[in-house]
Amino acid sequence: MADLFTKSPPITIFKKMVHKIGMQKFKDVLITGRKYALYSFFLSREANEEYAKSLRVIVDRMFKCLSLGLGLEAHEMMEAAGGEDIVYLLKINYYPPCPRPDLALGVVAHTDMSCITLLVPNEVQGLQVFKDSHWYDVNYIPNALIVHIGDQVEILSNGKYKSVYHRTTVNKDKTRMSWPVFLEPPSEHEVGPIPKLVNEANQPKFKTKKYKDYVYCKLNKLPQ
Ligand SMILES: O=C(O)CCC(=O)C(=O)O
Repeated sequence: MADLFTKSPPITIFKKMVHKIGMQKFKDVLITGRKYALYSFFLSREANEEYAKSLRVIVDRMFKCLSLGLGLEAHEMMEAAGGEDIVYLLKINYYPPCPRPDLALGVVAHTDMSCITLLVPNEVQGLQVFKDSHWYDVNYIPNALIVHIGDQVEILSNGKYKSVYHRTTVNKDKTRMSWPVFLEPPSEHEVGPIPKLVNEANQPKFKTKKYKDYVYCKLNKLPQ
């Protein structure tokens, strides 16, 4: 299973894209001081499409693994998440140096609303995940993708897979950047526990609802 992910070259392609476009151009268009939510309109359509094409190979394999891990047919998890209509949403995070990193966070603790998130960071440490009452640093590994399980996979699996609670810290001297791609169901698509995973002994732990309604409740801190 391990070599499943090593043959695809999305990071190489992404680095080439950044090289081609130029790091300075990234910096010029980024709003210095904003730490959250800058979408990638300034990447060329061509580069975006090339990156998405490479990611798609990994995404297909990931969904297959997640399906098989639950005893489902290989195609079932992806189909339940929206199939070919799954949305690839690229966001760019820019965390400038912060004089008091002890008093600030880059991104507050949260789980992603997506099904899966595939993230490429630069080499500056910052991402942390919460497990067993502790925050753990996610070490930077060159050419590795970071994969988050998001809320929708937790729902589809009826809680068998847990969405990862994470946050980012900031650095006193260095700028950190990250490029997450959120894989989301189409907004009108209904997401709930996959029926095969639910029975008398395993009652549904989540409501079935349109993804857009899930997002509305989460963003407005309403009960789901
Ligand atoms: O910058 C990171 O490593 C994580 C960013 C993140 O959690 C987010 O954009 O939702």
